[in-house]
Amino acid sequence: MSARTVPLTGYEALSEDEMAMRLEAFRAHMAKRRTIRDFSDQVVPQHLIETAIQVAGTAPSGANFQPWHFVAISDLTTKKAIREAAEAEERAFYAGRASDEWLDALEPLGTDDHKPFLETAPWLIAVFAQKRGDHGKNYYVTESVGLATGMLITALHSVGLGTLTHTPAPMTFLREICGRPDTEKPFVLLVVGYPAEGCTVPAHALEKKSLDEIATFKT
Ligand code: IYR
Repeated sequence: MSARTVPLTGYEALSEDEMAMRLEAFRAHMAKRRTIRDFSDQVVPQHLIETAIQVAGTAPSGANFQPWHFVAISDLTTKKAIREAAEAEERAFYAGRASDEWLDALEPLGTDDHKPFLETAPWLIAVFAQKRGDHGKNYYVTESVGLATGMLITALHSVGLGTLTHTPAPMTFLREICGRPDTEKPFVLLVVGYPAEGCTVPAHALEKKSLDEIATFKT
């Protein structure tokens, strides 16, 4: 296929003041995002999840092959099956599969092998990474799916929905429960919903590295 281009449309130039104002507002909004583990069972309408997934689908990807698939689950029977399988893996993880160093790192989070939120939260979104597509091999799959997932989390946060990026390891059971082909690898299980009344978050989650710590400017 030879290169085929069309004019860039929809580009909106802003003044520097407007850019600074919007970025600061966006920064302040994003700084309020917390990973939560106490979910309310309050229903979230499907159309909101659909639009958020469409946002994720706008992410950049290797050769624009869009190597992702999202399985959105609200059905209680499927959520129960996922909880059961995830908790079985987590029991093995916390009872010895994880190194002491890893368990020490998790200590401040207070996590354990109980995952009631997998049943309580109104939506689970299983994100799958497609190693191959109809055209053959996909490129930069992990990077692409990571970008799409970040945008999904951002979209959900933008409307006040809480998320937990849950990664029971191994996650192969998800492929089976979700009926996905073996060319796909479970990437993350995103738990989505409203925070429960009295929801708490780990205190250290409030500490984000400063700009100096995360960036270097060579000017
Ligand atoms: N998957 C386990 C353990 C876990 C690992 C990391 I790294 C975390 O940031 C949080 C949890 C669990 O979900 O409990």
